[in-house]
Order: sequence, then structure tokens, then C-alpha cells
Amino acid sequence: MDYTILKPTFEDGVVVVTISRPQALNALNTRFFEEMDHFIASIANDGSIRVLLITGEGKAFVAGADIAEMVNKNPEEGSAFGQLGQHTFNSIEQLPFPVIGVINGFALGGGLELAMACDFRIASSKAKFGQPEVNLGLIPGYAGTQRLPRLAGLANALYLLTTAEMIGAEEALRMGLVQKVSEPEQLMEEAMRIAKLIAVKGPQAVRKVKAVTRLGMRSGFEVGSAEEAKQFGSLFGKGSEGEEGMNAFLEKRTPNW
Ligand code: CO8
Repeated sequence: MDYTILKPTFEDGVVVVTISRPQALNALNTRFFEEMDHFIASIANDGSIRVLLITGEGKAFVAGADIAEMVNKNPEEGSAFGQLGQHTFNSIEQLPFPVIGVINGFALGGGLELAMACDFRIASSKAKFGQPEVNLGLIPGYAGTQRLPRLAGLANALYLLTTAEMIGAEEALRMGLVQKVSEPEQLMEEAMRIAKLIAVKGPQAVRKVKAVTRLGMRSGFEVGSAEEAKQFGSLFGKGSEGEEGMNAFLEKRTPNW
């Protein structure tokens, strides 16, 4: 597929995908979802990938779903457009390696919902966050009502969802919506630094820790901790990643995964 909106780059196991439709502040249209679905399918089973970074070009990360595309939809079409985005964002969340949202500017509506489907977020100090759907007489349609309270707590979520207030990066940090704030000029450098921290860790361990943590959040403590014990065990034994990592520590050398 020839991408017209996505710009992917690959370097040493770190993939960066930039959403590039700056004339519409990277608003999410059907073409975006088609490209993103294709892109995710193309990288999901690539064992060499350690981390995916998602960012936007220009002054927005993503300023929401494309209002011009949505305006004339009937209820069935509106619902289908929501399900399309939910499917894509679930696929991002379920990628086997960590996904970092690199929030360069506006992350509004569907843009914040996309950011929340990432495993964690690093933001420019100039980034702005919000769920402004009620301004338009709408509610979030890409699972924002579900991910926001899980990340920021019920009261913060309902504050943002009902007031539609746009908040800055420091406020988003305080709410737990983002994990780091960086000056705009250093944002990508900082994101790459964090990606490289992950990229040198045990690759199976990183994938398993994501899978087990997310399973527990979806299915509950008992299911998650049972799976943790199983996956913990799977990293032991002859030729395993755990054997190499622990031996490297004891022998005071860098592990050779
Ligand atoms: N959709 C379509 N076009 C957009 C969007 C958008 N979400 N946001 C910005 N644009 C366009 C503008 O129309 C403008 O186009 P043009 O130059 O042709 O007039 C261009 O991008 C630049 O935008 P502005 O001139 O408005 O830029 P400003 O810097 O003045 O303002 C803002 C920036 C504050 C971000 C402003 O553009 C804005 O408020 N945008 C809309 C934000 C918004 O309401 N987002 C939520 C959309 S609804 C949503 O995301 C629901 C998700 C779930 C959907 C489920 C499907 C059923």
C-alpha cells in the first residue's frame, strides 16, 4: 500500500510512524484508519521490532476525528466510524512491543484517544490535551470514555469529558495522562532516548511484561498474576533469555540476547 498520510521510518528496531496531514491538523479520516490498519498488520509479527513511536507532523499530534467527514453521517454510519477507530486503536494497544505516543501538539478528541491506546506518552511542553466532543454535541467514539478513567481516574476523566477543557502538558502529567514532558526541540531526541532504553533490554522479557500487565488490567488481578507466574517461568532454563541476563549480571558483562 502506498501511504499518503503515514510516514514510517525504521532504525535499529525502533520504528517511528508520523501522521502527516498537517493541513487538517492530522484529523483522523477513513484513509488514516486504512493506512494504520495496514501498517500495524505489516509490523505486528516482525520479531526485530523493539519499540514503536507514534507522532504527528506540524502543530498537532491529532486534532480529533475528521469533523468534515463525520458531519453528514447517519446513526449507523456514525457507529461504524466509531467501531473502525476502536478496532484500529485496539490493534495498536495489542501490538506485542511497547508503543510510545510522542505528543508534539494538539491531542484532542480522537487524537487523545489514539494517544491513550499507546502504552505511555511523552509530551512537548506546548502540547494540549482534551476531549472536546461535547462542544460538538458528541461523545468520544474510540473508547475514550473507557481508557481515560483507567489512566487518569474517574473524576479527572469526567472533568475532561464534561467540561471539554483543553489542558496543557504539565496538567496532563499531574493527571497521569503523560509520563514525561520535554521542551519541543528536544521531544524526539528524548523519545528516542527512552525507546533505546527499552531496545537494549531482554526482548522477550519486554514483550511478556507488556502482555501480562495489559492482560491483568483487562481481565483482573487473579488472571493477570496467574499468567505472570507462567510467563516468569518461561524465561528460565537452558538457552533462555533469563539465563543469559542473570549470567551476564553475575559475570559483570553486557547480556548478549
Ligand atoms: N476535523 C477536521 N478538520 C479539522 C479538525 C478536525 N477535528 N481540526 C482542525 N481541522 C482543520 C480546520 O478546519 C482547519 O482547516 P481549514 O484551514 O481548511 O479551515 C485546519 O485544520 C486548521 O485548523 P484551525 O484553523 O482551526 O487551527 P487553530 O490553530 O486556529 O485551532 C484547534 C486549532 C483548537 C485544534 C481547532 O482546529 C479545533 O478546535 N479543532 C477541532 C478539535 C475537536 O473538536 N476535536 C474533536 C473532534 S470529534 C472527535 O474526535 C470524536 C472522536 C470519536 C469519533 C467517533 C466516530 C463516531
